[in-house]
Amino acid sequence: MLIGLVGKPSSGKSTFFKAATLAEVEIAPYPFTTIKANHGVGYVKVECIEKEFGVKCQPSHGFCIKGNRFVPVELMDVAGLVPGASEGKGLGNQFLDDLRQADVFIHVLDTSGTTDEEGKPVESHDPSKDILFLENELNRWFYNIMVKAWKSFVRKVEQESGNFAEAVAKQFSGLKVTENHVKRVLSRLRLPEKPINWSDDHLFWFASELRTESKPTIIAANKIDLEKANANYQFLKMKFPGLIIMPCSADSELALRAAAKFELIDYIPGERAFEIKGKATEEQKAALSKIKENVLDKFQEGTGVQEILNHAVFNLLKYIAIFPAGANKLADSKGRILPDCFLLPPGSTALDFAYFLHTDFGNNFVKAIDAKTKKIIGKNYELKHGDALEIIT
Ligand SMILES: Nc1nc2c(ncn2[C@@H]2O[C@H](COP(=O)(O)OP(=O)(O)OP(=O)(O)O)[C@@H](O)[C@H]2O)c(=O)[nH]1
Ligand SMILES: [Mg+2]
Repeated sequence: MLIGLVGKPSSGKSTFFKAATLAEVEIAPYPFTTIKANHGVGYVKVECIEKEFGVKCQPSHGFCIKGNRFVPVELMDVAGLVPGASEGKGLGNQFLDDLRQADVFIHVLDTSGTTDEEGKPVESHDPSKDILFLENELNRWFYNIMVKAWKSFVRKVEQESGNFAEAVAKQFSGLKVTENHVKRVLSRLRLPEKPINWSDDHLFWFASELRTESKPTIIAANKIDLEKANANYQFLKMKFPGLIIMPCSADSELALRAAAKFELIDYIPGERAFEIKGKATEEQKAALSKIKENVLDKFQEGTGVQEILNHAVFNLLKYIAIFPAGANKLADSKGRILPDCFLLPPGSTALDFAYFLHTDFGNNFVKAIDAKTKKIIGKNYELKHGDALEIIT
């Protein structure tokens, strides 16, 4: 699963990326600081099942703080998008191609209104314009890719009288479009029955909806710590009731995670409180209490970074977290307790999980055992978030 960070220049994409991954990336108050895409590992927060078993887990990937398991997810931070990007403006559209393999987008928006559409500093800018132009550029990017192959593609489908949804998913698999995405879009839109009869407008409509469907988006209303940001955020929620918009201060999250790394504070990402330790200087303490006052005390989402990552994975993509666990033994061959937690797509079955672990487990699947209840589970059992399973081959 890949989460793509998108947005105009200087909106705070790299700051969000750095806060989530603590990778060393460039951050600066001028447009196009990022040119080449940054790849890194962030984490979603899951309630660890260690409590249910009365043990302390030892994650081999990610980490666990006080029963909060942080499970790795892949993140990508790309160059800023400006109006006209899909036609080659700004850094052009080639970097858009980095985003083809994303499953979900986080649109990092500068809610403070202190940068214009190209990311240059200004007194006052309406962030709702950025939502509109970004959606439009992303839709145009999809359309441009699809239109190139469209005529010959629909002719071929017509001749072979094949399954249209399946054919679209195959033809545009590079965009991570699935048959289900296509089916859902077709049932929503009233398009002429035969794709060969679609007009250019029909195709644009279809491409746009397919983009929305295959790359669902959450808007991170970033820089919420700045003066006009909260008023703008409230306005955006009213103006776009159908969009998911969450307040965010990537800069505050970065400061908190960095402070935690240097042991100045105890902080669990996503929480609204932290504890200052002895080491922090007076200056550091003042900066930290400003974050508490301006952000944590004001918004129930905390700095928003963790909430937004979790929302993208568990609410938009509806993924579930599954723990491999022996029915009688929670440790792996190296003695590590509950070392793994994996994220699986919705609707995954016990057999899917077996294949996910190893092809041999899938091929030789006999049964699974629920490590919590010790009950036997068949291959078609649909997994639930937080399940702990042993696969018997
Ligand atoms: N006050 C405040 N400033 C922020 C926040 N997030 C980012 N910034 C600042 O915004 C500026 C741009 O941040 P970047 O993370 O480099 O922005 P970007 O979107 O990656 O920009 P490009 O790579 O140029 O597209 C920097 O000066 C950051 O410190 C935030 O939450 N609050
Ligand atoms: Mg950047």
